[in-house]
Amino acid sequence: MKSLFSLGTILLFLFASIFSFAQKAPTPYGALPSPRQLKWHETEVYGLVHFTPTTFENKEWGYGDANPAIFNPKDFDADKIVAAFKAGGLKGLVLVAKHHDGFALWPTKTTSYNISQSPFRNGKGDMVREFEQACRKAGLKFGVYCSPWDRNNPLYGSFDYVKVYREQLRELYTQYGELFMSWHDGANGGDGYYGGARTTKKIDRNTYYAWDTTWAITRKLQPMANLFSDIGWDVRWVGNESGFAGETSWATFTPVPAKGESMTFPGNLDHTQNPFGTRGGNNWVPAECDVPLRPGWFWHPEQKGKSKSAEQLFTLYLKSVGRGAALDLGIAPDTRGLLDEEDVRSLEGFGKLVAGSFQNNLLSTAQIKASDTRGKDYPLTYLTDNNWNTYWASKEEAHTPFIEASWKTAQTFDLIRLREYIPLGQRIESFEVEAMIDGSWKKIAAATSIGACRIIALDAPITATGLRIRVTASPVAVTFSEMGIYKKVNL
Ligand code: FUL
Ligand code: CA
Repeated sequence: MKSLFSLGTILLFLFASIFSFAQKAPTPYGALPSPRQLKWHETEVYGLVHFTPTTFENKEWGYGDANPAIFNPKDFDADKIVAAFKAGGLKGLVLVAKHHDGFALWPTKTTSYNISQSPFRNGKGDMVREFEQACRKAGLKFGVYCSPWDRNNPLYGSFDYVKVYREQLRELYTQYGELFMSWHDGANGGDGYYGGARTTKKIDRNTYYAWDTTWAITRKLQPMANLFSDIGWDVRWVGNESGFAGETSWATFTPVPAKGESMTFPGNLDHTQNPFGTRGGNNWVPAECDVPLRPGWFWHPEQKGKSKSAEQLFTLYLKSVGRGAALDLGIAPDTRGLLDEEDVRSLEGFGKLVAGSFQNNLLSTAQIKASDTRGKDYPLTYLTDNNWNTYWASKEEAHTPFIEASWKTAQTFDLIRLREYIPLGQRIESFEVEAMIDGSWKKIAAATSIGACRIIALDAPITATGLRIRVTASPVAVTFSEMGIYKKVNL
């Protein structure tokens, strides 16, 4: 009997499989995000809480000599603070567990200058725990900021202090569950109380903290914690404290040493590239835009009425999250241990603006077509399924494809949001947006980097029967995990 699997049948079968089986996924391009960074990208907006004896001294930088007795927030309620975060749409909270003044908000074994010396909860309190628990209950991620500079500790400047600092991190990393961030600021003003010495201590920022050894502890004990610092690592400082990234902001980054320095890590860096990142950079290190809601990072009575409005926050959102970065809002409790009412109002309004504006994706009622769909495993329906893990991709040779939406009746919109499928890298170099207005295509916007998110905010709403996103440059085939067209709401 003739074999069922003759050479001819096998060849036929092979051909058939090539054409009917799954299209191969695009090859990853350039530096790629780690699983912990992918989770961080989903967070988008979170808050940074400053609350220590420095609040009660009405200062921005405590000298390290405040009497712990002044730390007595009688109405402190972590649940209420976290509820305001939630209303603002913030998805995480980073608590300054120790600021430059050296006062630890948890009963640490590493220094007596901690919350147990204060009247808070009769010396039995643990504010890190209270914030952490409130976050877990409300479904927010939790992270910590433990200042390396410590103006209270007499050991500061010696290697013994570095050991203390590492031990503080170890306590924070092992007692409060999974952390999404470990935030490390770069400040060192020199002078401080230092156990009564009241002197100036200079350290060599390149070598003193031995960050590679210190951050190995983070990796071991909190593998999902994103390391933030001015020199980057998982997340880079955006280079300003005003809350916005460069109009072009690549998630990839190659640090540049400061003038006269040779090292990029650890090292003194030239921060001028931080807002923009580096196209084709060596590492995936997206930007975080940190900015206080009020003028200061700490609460000050004289700053009443200076809280950023919901609309101002929305503008910052467009210039941070809308440029592939994150927005980290400084939120500071007052001496009662609660948020100022105007802060609560701003956050609530901001939450409504973001949730309301991005609620109704006009693409979901559009007819959508594309110039170069890769195959049936990368369908256009993946653009609007609200799932970052599914994506549309272009054919291998198509580096400048377009996607076109059309509606039977004209639609009015002013926001366009695009997301690349970043597990395969930041691929697109530039794109244009065209709209069908009064029967002809008109170019309405052009931009560069996309990455995890790019929001184009038009100066004024337009009314159109079609919209086209045209990639104008990419070295490789492109991907989009989500696409949306919206109309901003007003409060
Ligand atoms: C800076 C600090 O010096 C400020 O006090 C504040 O904590 C800010 C978020 O980081 O480096
Ligand atoms: Ca999707």
